[in-house]
Amino acid sequence: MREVCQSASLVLHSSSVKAQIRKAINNLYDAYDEEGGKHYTLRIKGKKLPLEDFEYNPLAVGDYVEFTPYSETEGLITARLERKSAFVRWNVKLEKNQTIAANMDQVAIITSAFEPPFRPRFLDRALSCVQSCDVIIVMNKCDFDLTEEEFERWALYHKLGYRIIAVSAATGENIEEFKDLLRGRTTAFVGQSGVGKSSLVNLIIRPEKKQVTGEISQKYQRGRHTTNHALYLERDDIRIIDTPGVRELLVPYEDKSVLSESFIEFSRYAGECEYSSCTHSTEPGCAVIRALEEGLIDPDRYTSYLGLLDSLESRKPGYLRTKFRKNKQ
Ligand SMILES: Nc1nc2c(ncn2[C@@H]2O[C@H](COP(=O)(O)OP(=O)(O)OP(=O)(O)O)[C@@H](O)[C@H]2O)c(=O)[nH]1
Ligand SMILES: [Mg+2]
Ligand SMILES: [Zn+2]
Repeated sequence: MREVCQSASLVLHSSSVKAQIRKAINNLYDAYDEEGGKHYTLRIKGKKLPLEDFEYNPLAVGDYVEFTPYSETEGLITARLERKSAFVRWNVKLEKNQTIAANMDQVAIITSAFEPPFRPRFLDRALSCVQSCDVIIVMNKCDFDLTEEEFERWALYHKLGYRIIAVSAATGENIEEFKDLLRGRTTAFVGQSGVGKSSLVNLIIRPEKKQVTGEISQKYQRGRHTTNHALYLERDDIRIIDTPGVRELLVPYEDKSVLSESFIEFSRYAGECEYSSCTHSTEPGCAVIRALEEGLIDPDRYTSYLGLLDSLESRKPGYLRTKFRKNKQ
C-alpha cells in the first residue's frame, strides 16, 4: 500500500512543474524553470486563478507557479505559489490592488533630481506599496543638483534608517556602488515614469550598449520609450525586475496598521499608544502624536501619513467609511 502511494505522488510530481514568471502580457506568461533550466510560455488553466479580496491580477513578474506542460515549451498554470514579498499599488480605474512585482529580495525606489523633480510624497507612497522586503532609495540624474530644501528632505530618509544612494545613468556616477547593493539579490526597480529606471537597468545589464540619450525633456513629456510591462533581467549575479513607470502611485487597500508600519519612525512610539489599534490620527493618548508635538517626528512625513490614511478610507465601500459614519452622527 505504502509503495503504491509513493509511486502515485511521484507521478503527480512529474506532471507538475515549478517555474518563475519573467514576463506577463495579456494572459501569456514567459516563465523559467530554474531546476530544469528551461523557458516556457504559459497560460492560466481555465483562465482563472483564485484571487484574494481586492486583488486584480492573479500573477505578476517574479511569481512562482505550478504548471502542467503540454509541449516541450508550453504549459497550463494550475496554481500560484505563496509570495514572500511584493510591490502592490492601488489601480484607480479598476478599483483593485495590482501587484507589480513579486518575490524580490528588495525594492529599489528610483527617484530623480530633475525632470521629473524629486517628490517626497510620491516616495512615501512607494514605500507603503512595499510588502515584506528591504528598500533602497535611489536618486538618479545626480548630474543635476537638488535645491537645498529638496536635499534636506532626501537626506531625511537616511536619518530614518533607509539605505539611500545618488547615481547617474548618464555619467555613471556611483553605478559600481549601486551594483554592490544589487549583487546576489533580486531587485524590483519602481518609480515615476521618466526617472530613469530602464536607463539604469540597461547600464547595469547591458553596459556595452550606449543607452542614455540625454533627451530627457522630450522623453518626459512624450513618454516615447516608456516601459509597458514588467520584465525580469539578469547578468552575473544581479537580477532586476524593471517595471513600467506610473504618473501616480497610490497605496493599496490594506489594513491601517500595515500603512503605519511603513512609516518606520513611528514604530519606536506606537507601542506606547493608549489604544492598541491606534491609527495615530485622532485618538487620545497617541504616543506618535506626542512625539510629533515634541519635534521627534518630521511634520511633513506625518502630513504625508495622514494623506495616505485618508486615501485608504476612500478605497472602502461607502457604508464602511469612517468619515461617512462620523458625518452622520
Ligand atoms: N541627465 C540624465 N538623464 C537621464 C539619466 N537617466 C536617464 N535619463 C534620461 O531620462 C529619460 C527617461 O529615462 P528612462 O530610463 O526611459 O525612464 P524610466 O524610469 O524607465 O521611464 P518609464 O519606463 O516611463 O517608467 C531618458 O531620456 C534618459 O535618457 C541621468 O542619470 N541623467
Ligand atoms: Mg522604463
Ligand atoms: Zn497612536
